Order: sequence, then structure tokens, then C-alpha cells
Amino acid sequence: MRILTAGESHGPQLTAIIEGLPSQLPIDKSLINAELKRRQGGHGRGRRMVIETDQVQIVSGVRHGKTTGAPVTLVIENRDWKNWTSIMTSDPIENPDEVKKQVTKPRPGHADLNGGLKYNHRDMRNVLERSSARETAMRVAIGAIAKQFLSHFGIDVAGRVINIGGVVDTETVPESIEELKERTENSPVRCLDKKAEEKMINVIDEAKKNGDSIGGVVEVIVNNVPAGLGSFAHYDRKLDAKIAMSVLSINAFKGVEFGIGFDAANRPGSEVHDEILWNEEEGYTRRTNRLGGFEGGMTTGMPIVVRGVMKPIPTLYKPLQSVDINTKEPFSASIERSDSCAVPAASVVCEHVVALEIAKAVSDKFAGDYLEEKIASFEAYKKHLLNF
Ligand code: FMN
Repeated sequence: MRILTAGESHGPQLTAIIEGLPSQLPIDKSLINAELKRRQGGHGRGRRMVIETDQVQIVSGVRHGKTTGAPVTLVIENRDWKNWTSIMTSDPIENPDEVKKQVTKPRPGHADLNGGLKYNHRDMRNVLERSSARETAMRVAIGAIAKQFLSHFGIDVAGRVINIGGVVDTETVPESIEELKERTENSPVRCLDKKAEEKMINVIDEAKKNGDSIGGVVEVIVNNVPAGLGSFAHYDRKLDAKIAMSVLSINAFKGVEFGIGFDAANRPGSEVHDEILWNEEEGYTRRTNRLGGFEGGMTTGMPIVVRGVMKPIPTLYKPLQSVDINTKEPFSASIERSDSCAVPAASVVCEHVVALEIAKAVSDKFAGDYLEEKIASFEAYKKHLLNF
């Protein structure tokens, strides 16, 4: 599967082309829109999310509700575009110096300065527009298609927030993924523990009041993944590595761990590795899942548990010091309409980028140009797992 996304934050639209989906895959647009809505919610988001009510359009590769095997093109319009047409026009302009909303005071922590230096943009809006997390709306839409694909293999993906600004939700994940979904859906910060929820909301409000921002940690769980997705045979086929790359590619994500993750450094091997068991019904299973569903770059058949840490958002209403690139004088950094905390939204994004990597791995392993062919290959492999 190959994927390309394009589009600026205040341009006319976001676009994606997905190549390599099997034909005959039913696509439900309303499920994609429901996921887009989930990304737009959460306590701590700014005004922009009120303007945008994201809706996907499918403009190629799907006919009468099913994929045809041709590239699928998705479009999400930016409703805010109508307020930015002259600033963001693709047509040549006579007086570039007179363009409004130029960015000349780069924000520490954002892509502005490095992008300006690299591409020689003296108006760093050219950087901001593409480096903005607006792009993650399209990644959710793509992941929503990946989730629909995975549902035919019984694979389910859910996520939750476990830390916002140092307030940690220590509640154990319920065994039923449906319960996990229901409880996080009912939380404005997407966590499980109601006491932690209240404290998280307070730290977000406090940060907002102070013109500051806060980050956190999100967790994604993938259930019913068969053992043997990914490969040990070459470094770029290791599925945990691919997932790590995808998670780190989300704007503001700075670290990834699987299972007990960094805590593995503090434990002896006997308290890290997952003992192997066997029974007739399930075949091979593990006593524990401390390694989060991965060994040797391959899935173990246990749930995948992956966490990502998000740094606080760079745009601050009480801005940090920067330099005006025209005068070289010290200045407060630019302010662009911004969230004070986007961790709940980021947990939705994280679910979807993980779903896409799993969908790619499933699609690679189970041959077939149409969905039923892939499912037949998957069923045959499941028999092999039981008989091994
Ligand atoms: N950064 C901002 O400055 N303002 C925002 O409103 C904002 N919203 C975000 C929403 C989501 C869902 C995510 C995942 C990130 C958001 N960010 C926001 C983070 C920036 O996009 C990110 O920090 C920036 O692209 C620089 O990349 P880096 O932090 O990965 O180095």
C-alpha cells in the first residue's frame, strides 16, 4: 500500500491518494466522518476546530460503496479557506511584501525556523501551513479506511490517554475493547479514571489561563492480531519499527514504547519476557504481555500495546522569545490560533496511524487482489498457526 497526502492548513483542501487497497472492500463514509469528528473533540482544543466540521469526500477508487482496486482519493475541505483566499492563493501576486499574516518571528518548538532556513522561505507561513497538525485530519481518514479493512480480519484498534501534564491515569485497561471504547468516548480527555479526568481538565484549564500549553502520553491497543506479522529478516520489515516511525511522525510526538517499554531497563529478564503456553483451542499464547505484542519485529499474537509521548504544543498565547528574521531584533514568537492541549485528539490520531501500519502488514502477508481472496489466505494461515 502506498500513501501520499497533500494540502495546507488554510488551503482549499487536504488530499490523500491510497494505492494498493484490495477491490471489493466496502467503504462506509459515515464511519470515516465519525472518526474525523472524534479527532476534533477533546478538552483543550482551540477555535479552529469549531470552524472545521470535517467531512470526507471520496473522489476516486470507490464505486457503489466498494473499492475497485484503483487508487482511492480522499478530500477534506478546509472550511476556513474562504477567509484566507488572497493570503493562500496559488496565483502569482504583485506585491509579496504586502501579503497579510506573514510569519517572520518563528515559534520555538515548531517547524518555522528550520523550514524557513531549509526552503529559503522568508515568509515562514509557507512552512507553518504544511507543518501544521491539520494534516492529521487526513491521516485519521486514511486510518479509518484501514480500520474498515482490518474489521474483516477481526482486528480491532482502540486508544486512550494515560497522562496529561503529569496527571497519570493508572487504571488497568478493561479486557473488552468495546468497554474501553465506550468509556474513553464518554471522557472529554479520553481517559478511564474519572478522578484523573477531573485533574487533567484542571491542568489543561490552568495552562490555558496562563497562556501556556501541556502535553501527555497516549496508548493504543490492537486486539486479535495473529502472530507473525512483520519480519525479523530485514530491518525495514520489522513491524514494531514501522509502527514506531508512524507514531513519531505525528506532529509533536517525541517518544514511543511497546508494552512495559522503558521500564524494561529496570527489571531482570525473568520479569520482562513473556512465557510461552499452548492449548488446543488457541494454540500458542503467552502468560503475560509485557513486551506489548512484539518479538523480533513480529507480532506474538498478544494484543499490541504501543504508547507515544506528545510534547506541549509550541504556539503559546504568552509567547517565548524569538527573533524577527527581518530585523534580527529579539521579539516574542508569532501567535497562530492554537490549542492549549491536543493530547485527546492526538490519541485518536495515534490509533489511526497504528491501524494503517497493521493494515499494510496484513495486506502484505495475505495475498489477493480482492478482499475475499485475502480473507481466504488469512483463514488458511490461522489454521497453520493452530496446527504448528
Ligand atoms: N501546534 C501548535 O503550535 N498549535 C496547535 O494548535 C497544534 N495542534 C496540534 C494538534 C494535534 C492533534 C497534534 C498531534 C499536534 C498539534 N500541534 C500544534 C503540534 C505541532 O503541529 C508540532 O509541534 C509541529 O508540527 C512541530 O513538529 P514537532 O513537534 O514534531 O517537532
